[in-house]
Amino acid sequence: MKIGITCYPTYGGSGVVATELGKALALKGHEIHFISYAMPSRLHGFIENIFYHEVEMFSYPLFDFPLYSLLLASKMVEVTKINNLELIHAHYAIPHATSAFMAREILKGEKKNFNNGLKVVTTLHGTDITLIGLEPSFLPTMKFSIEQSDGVTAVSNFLREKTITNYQIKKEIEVIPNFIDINRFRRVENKQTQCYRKNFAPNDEKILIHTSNFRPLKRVQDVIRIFNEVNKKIPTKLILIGDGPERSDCERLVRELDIGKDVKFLGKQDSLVELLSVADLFLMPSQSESFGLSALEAMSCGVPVISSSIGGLPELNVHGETGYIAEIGDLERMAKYAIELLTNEKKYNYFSEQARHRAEFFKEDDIVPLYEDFYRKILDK
Ligand code: GMT
Repeated sequence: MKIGITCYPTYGGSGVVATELGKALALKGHEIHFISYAMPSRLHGFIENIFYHEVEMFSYPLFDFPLYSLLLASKMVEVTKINNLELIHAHYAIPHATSAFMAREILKGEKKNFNNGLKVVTTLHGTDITLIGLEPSFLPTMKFSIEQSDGVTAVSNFLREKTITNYQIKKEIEVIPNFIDINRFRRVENKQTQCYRKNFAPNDEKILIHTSNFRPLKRVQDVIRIFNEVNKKIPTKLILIGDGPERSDCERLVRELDIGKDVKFLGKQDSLVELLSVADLFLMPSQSESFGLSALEAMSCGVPVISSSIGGLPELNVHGETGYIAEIGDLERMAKYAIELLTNEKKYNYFSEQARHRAEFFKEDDIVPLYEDFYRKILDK
């Protein structure tokens, strides 16, 4: 198949899923064209069957605001015509599904009807739906773009239900969960991990870890407060990976609590597997999480997860097996669970094995074919 993929290229779950999907499809012989305003962060170097098309921004004195949606639609039309694309897979409804809809309609008017018409598949990742809570004026456009897509997928049952019930979307939505390359994301022991361990936990302290984009909904300050409680009982260190709007407040909180010597802010990092491999527990106290890809990455490396019970997290993190879940903001309980796991080796080893085992349910080799089947179904319509 010849597929166009549009996603947000920055660090973030939806872009990671889109990029890893494109790479896996390319390996299977499909021709993949990424269309975005920047190279997706996990797409490095030359990969056979993968092409990247940059949407060039255009400024003109009359246009006070960037016209990305229109430029993206035009780029989608151009790439479809030149490469004979059959389908555009838009990750995120706003504005990607809207631009893809526009591209499809523009192409309908062309003399040469491309492959029986370009099809549009939209994957909802959650934050596109959450956005409507923040900015309700997007609602009509979001609803229209989803309903006009030829096929729609959501990354969890929770998100599917929420989309249908909260926004009265009249469209079949298929659930295709996030996935993980379990061969790459596995616990490793090498010079790099030895060096990390020595640096982060010189006295063999336990290591808690959190990775996110530090947006308010990630509640990174809760991560720090949970850590602070655990650290009072057992010697522990906290590694925070990622960057974003809450980082400065988090650094301030660490200073206020006077735990600077035990907390490391590493910013954005590439060697995630090695970092997760030295961790003992992953903390995800989010306020909203449609799936929780970073928790899946940790679990695949055998790291049990303490998370909130929100959104799609209970579909991933099995309470009492792969980790624990608690109400949003119940920091006392989350700290108690962490202490329980870190002080009971037998239990910890069981949870670590179960975390890895659960991650295997979401292995790339099983989930990517679900997308391929979905594309075929849409193309045969
Ligand atoms: O979590 C983020 O802030 C990034 C966000 C995104 O839109 O890129 O991630 C969303 O999509 C991921 C991939 O499907 C999911 O695993 C995340 O749970 C989801 N984030 C939220 O729902 C907050």
